[in-house]
Amino acid sequence: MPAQDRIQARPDSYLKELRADVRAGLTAWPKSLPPKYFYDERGSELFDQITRLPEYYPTRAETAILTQRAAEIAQLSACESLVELGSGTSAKTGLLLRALSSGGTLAEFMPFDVDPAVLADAMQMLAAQYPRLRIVPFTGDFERDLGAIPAAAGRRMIAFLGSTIGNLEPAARSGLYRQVAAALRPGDTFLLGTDLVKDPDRLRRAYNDSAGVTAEFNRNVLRVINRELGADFDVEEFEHVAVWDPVNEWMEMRLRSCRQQRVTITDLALTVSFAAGEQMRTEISAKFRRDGIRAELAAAGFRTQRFWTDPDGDFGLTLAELLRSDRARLRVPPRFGEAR
Ligand code: SAH
Ligand code: AVI
Repeated sequence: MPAQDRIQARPDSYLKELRADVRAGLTAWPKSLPPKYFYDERGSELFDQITRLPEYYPTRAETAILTQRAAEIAQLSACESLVELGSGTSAKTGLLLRALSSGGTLAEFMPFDVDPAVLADAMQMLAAQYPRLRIVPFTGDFERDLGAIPAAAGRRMIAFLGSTIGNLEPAARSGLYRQVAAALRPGDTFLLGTDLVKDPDRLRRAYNDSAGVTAEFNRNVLRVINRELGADFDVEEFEHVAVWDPVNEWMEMRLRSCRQQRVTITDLALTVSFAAGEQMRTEISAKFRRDGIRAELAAAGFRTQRFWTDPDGDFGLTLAELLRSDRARLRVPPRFGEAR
């Protein structure tokens, strides 16, 4: 079977949730939309272009760390199964797959993403480059579907690269860490990429590039809503805004309405008004500090084994080991054969 045919379509829950999120977000004050809806075929392609922009340093910085540390990660994790959340093109993951394959442990790779189109592209590349690896793509939402990942027989590592964790609010981040912990067994590992706090001017440039690709990426959420929910957003009448929030230490992307306008979302039987200049939040991208990452992971039962940065100290990569399972936290005795 060709690799791309193994990709599941988006589950029905995607559309149901999109409808609920759009209704909630557009009837709230201030208006907002969740960032996961950027990613359809075009959104994933635009993100891929972003990773190559001169202003967008995170992908290059994380690649530098992985290039230097992949062998050490492979040795410390000794994993037989690797799950990658929000895997996108899995371009950087090749560095890990090569190290894990030459370490001789890895048998299975599961790229996990909300966008089936990007999974299909990734599968084409991965199947050609790693013909002996069992690749099991998973279309799903990492905030709700982690429980559906089949249990692994041997050691597992879950990787969450690119600082996509920063697109979640703090409460959602802790929820995700707890779900990651529940999908692992003690001794398994979690590899987490996080962009670090730095000069706000550099951050503003990274999120407002001179070629306007990030602006197109931002507006893509409106195109998705037009197509999926029969809405009539006049996409060009919304302007890209990127601001640094020094209190929360996150970048915020917004869309500013260029004029007073009304938008109808036919499938929701909803009409909303935008005032001239009104701003709607479409993404946060939190920036992290070393101690904060360690503490957030510890609260979910992880012990940080290693923390690396690139030579410029722009980006952090943490390898953490799960110390105790959810069952242990709930004081439930381990199942037979669970302890290692
Ligand atoms: N990991 C890659 C891609 C990062 S872009 C890298 O480091 O370059 C963020 C990716 O996460 C996209 O591919 C997007 O489709 C996916 N994504 C965003 N929200 C998601 C969610 N809730 N569940 C699953 N995947 C999600
Ligand atoms: C996927 N995520 C980590 C990117 C980020 O940097 O927050 C998405 C992005 N938004 C604007 N540029 C890139």
